[in-house]
Amino acid sequence: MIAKEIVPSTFQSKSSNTVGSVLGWVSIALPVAAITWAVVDWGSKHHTAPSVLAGLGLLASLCGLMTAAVYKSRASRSVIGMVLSLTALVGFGVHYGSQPFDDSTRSKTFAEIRDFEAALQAFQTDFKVAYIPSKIMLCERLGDNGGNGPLAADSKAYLLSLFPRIAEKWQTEFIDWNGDGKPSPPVVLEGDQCLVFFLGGIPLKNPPGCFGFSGDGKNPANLAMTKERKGPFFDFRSDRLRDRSGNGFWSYNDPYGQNDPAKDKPYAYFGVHSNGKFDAEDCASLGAKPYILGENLPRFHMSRGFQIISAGADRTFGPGGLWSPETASKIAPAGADDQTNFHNGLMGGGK
Ligand SMILES: [Ca+2]
Ligand SMILES: [Ca+2]
Repeated sequence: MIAKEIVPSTFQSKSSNTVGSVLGWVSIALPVAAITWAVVDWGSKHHTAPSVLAGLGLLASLCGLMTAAVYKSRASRSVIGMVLSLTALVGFGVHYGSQPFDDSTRSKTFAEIRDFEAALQAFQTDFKVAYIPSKIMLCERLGDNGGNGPLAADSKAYLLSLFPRIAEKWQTEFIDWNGDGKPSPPVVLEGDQCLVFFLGGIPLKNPPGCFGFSGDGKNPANLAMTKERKGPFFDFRSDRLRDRSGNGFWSYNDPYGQNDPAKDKPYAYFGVHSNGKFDAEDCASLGAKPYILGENLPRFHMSRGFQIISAGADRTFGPGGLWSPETASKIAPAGADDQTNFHNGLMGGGK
């Protein structure tokens, strides 16, 4: 820095020195105020007002430096102010970048969960069924079903309750549940896939989409007959449909996805089975579990007979199990930002 002592007195001016000094102090005070403000209000994502303050601090430091250069006066305060302002702005930027989701994403997720609730209700009304299961075996040829075990039997009975007229074609030909135009091996859909299959209908590829179920009562997978289709009951966005297990059926990523198949999570869905009970393993390969009210009383949190769970901004599902609004703050960290259809805030107690 230019020491005051070595500057010829002819270049000195009292007023310019005062201006430079004031600018120097202002350039320090503004970023200090900005950082203090941001620390007090650290939960805020944007730090808009503190960023403006720090920006003004940067401006003041630049003016201070120019004043010092022109009048060959001291610039040390302006330099300190510049360093502080830049540090504050970089800090705010990093904080902003580390929290890519804001309240609007959270609100959007809650809104979608409510839309799912309405869609599930509309499906039940339209098909005159009392529940939508979260695990189903889809056999394109009825002979593949075998009828062995409760899942095979329940799946056959449920599909026939939706489509009572398919039996003949199902038996003699095939019902193209996955929409690929040819008979395919049986698949078992988990909860997240059931949610999209029942509400979306036959999956479409290129681009990803959902056809609904055909108006052809004998063949709900008849893509050529588009009249009197049932569904889709939910407006699935193509860019969030994902075939996570490679079986040709979609899951639906929540709005927190960042186009990263390894980390993005679809909505988990738990619905009752024919016995009126949940199965905690219905989203096993997704890593999601439903929530229950009591250990000895294995009652699940019920809202119209199903649970929809978003893994939240961290894209990791909470542990499921015992939960109540009173114990929300004790949930494992992964579950704190999860969103569900049976609690109006985050599962960790936040809004
Ligand atoms: Ca097929
Ligand atoms: Ca989470």
